[in-house]
Amino acid sequence: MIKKRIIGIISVLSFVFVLTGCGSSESNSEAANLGDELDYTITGIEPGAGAMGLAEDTIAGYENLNDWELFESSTAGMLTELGAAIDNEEPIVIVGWNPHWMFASYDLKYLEDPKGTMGRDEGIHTIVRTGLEEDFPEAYEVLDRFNWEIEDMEAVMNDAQDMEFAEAATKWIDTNQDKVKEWTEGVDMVQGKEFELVATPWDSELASGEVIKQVLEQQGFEVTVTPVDPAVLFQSIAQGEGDASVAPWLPVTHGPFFEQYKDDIIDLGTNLTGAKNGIVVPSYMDIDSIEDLPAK
Ligand code: PBE
Repeated sequence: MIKKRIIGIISVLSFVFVLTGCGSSESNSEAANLGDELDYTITGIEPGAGAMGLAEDTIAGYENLNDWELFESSTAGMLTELGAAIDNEEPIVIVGWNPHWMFASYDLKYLEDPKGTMGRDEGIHTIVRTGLEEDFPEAYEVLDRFNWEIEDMEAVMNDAQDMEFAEAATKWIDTNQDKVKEWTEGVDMVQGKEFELVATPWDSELASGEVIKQVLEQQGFEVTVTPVDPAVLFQSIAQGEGDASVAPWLPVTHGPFFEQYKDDIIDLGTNLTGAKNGIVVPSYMDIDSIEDLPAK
């Protein structure tokens, strides 16, 4: 009887051991599976994006990611991959940011970034070429006053999903005359002076670029807005080819370009606060931190 009980206890114990053993090897293999499913790859965007530099710093800065790859693509390509993964409830790790409609369209989360390699809260700045204040004081004044909220930018970006950015910007300007007045009240009109705005090719900056273009046009300027890579943007303002930009993300995202050209650029400060970059995953993924991504 006693013998039987001891054997019983032993078999219960060994059953428990088998279970726990199973448990841990299962979570190891789950992690390996997740890594395999992700191909140990972060799905990135345009190689010239500031956020891609931060993603490279992240791969280098987190030991678990040292053997991971950063896939260079385009924002449209990344969004296609994201949509496809979500349709199939598959895991995916992307370079993401706010403001962008991806967070409104999909249930996503930023992975915690204890090392801060993806930056923290970013400001979007207005920069101008040296000499602009003397040459175009009216434009300088409007640009110096220009500032708006994330919600404003998002309104233009959302409308631009169904119409041209120009039309979305006109709509925003028409419905936000109070804000536009704050930027333009008392500023002298000009006639036909040509003005070169430089932007970047992302929706957020196509939105702000088009709004400020139309506001300056209302003041009498003839404005062109040219979207380029961040590196080219800073270079063109520093060399005086472009007059101004409302597109730079600082201090981190475009920090290296700013550092390179800061002596030849005038920074008029933030026109929007609360922008952010990060490593982003669908909310159904069972991880919370960059440190939870499995090492290869
Ligand atoms: N972004 C959006 C850009 C700036 C705006 C975060 C993708 C970048 O340079 O990374």
